[in-house]
Amino acid sequence: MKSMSFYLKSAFRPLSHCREFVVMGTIMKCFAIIFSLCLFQLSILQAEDWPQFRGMNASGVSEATNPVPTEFSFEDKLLWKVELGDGIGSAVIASGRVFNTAMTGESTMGVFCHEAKTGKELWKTDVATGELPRITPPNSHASSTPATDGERVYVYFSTIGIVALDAKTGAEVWRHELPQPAFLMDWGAGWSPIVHEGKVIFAKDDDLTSYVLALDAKSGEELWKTDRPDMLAGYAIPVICTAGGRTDLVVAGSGKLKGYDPNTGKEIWTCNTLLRTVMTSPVVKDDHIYVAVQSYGDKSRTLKFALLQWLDTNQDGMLARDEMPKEFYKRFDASDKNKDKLIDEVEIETAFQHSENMVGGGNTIQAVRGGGTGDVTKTHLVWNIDNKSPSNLASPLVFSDRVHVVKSGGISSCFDAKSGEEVWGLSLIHI
Ligand SMILES: [Ca+2]
Ligand SMILES: [Ca+2]
Repeated sequence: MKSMSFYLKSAFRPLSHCREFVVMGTIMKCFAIIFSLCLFQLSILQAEDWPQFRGMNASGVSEATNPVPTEFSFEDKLLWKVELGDGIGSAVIASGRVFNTAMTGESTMGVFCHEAKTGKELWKTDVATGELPRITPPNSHASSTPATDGERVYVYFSTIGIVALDAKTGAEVWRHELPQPAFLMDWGAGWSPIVHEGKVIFAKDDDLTSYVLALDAKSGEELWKTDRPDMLAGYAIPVICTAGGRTDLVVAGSGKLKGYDPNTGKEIWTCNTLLRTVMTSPVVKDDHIYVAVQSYGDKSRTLKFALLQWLDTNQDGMLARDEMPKEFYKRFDASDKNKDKLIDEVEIETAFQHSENMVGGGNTIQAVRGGGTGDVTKTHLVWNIDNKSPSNLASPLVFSDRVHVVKSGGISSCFDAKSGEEVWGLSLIHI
């Protein structure tokens, strides 16, 4: 289980699972402060790079061929440690250099480069963030994991957009400004860019203006941008899937797993089998895409109560227009079906959703075959497991034809990747 440490560190899911997130966040902040390589033996430092969130193609699996550690200890396995600051992004590695982000001041994000072997700081660049938006603890403003192609390091920050730094010097090469995200419940940003064939690709689903875009990695110039108007806030990282001789960019979001042409941004297919709020990332193995999601909107975790808890200032059980952030007035009006200037307990069940993408919550673990065209819901869903999975799922791990899922606290399940059959049910990982 060589990749499990990455898997656990990368299981970032903001807010709705506060208690679990505190546990995971504690682990991750610990790793952000005491940098993550500290637990690894020297052998991994010569292995393949770890260039983005959850490593190569967000798989959570190391491609290292050298032996990697299977025992972890802060007492006798610690190689080096450095203090960074508040942050929950993961480290990335390229050419023996380790890149991290952390808040280094009230309105300053630091991007760090350390030598992987020694922990020596090679450079540190502070980026001014300006005034910061409200976010829900324990999310951090430094929530994004950088991506790198070895030449540059690409970092997203919610008040700026995407900034590219020279990997050798830390000098800013370009920045591509983006509007700040909007959230109904102040969840805060948690998206990370990827690099694919000379493009920096970034998917951002918030509650107002969701999109996926591609920038030229050298110049920061926008190559394409595709709106995702039927999405609500979600945190999946884009993944690449090659199937049937075609390579697609796959993005998970509200109710839908979608495939795009990575060269043009054109939507190629949609599989309408997901849930309302997607906080995890898909994983690709061969030509299959695996997704594990738990979402608000089921019977025990209705969105109604979450919205009311967050927004119903006068506690009358309904949402009034002036209880909304202003940017949501238009969505509010669309949700107020009887035009009485209130969203009542019936209207709230579907409030703020896109009229053509009303989708509920629950639990699902599923496999979707890539390579399709158009609506593949009935043709490419290979297997789908409802309501049998551990709650508060992290992103899955697919290894040796098995799909592993885990929730914080170490409750794990394992399924056969081809059939979806359970290999083992809810079990506690002893770590
Ligand atoms: Ca109210
Ligand atoms: Ca109404």
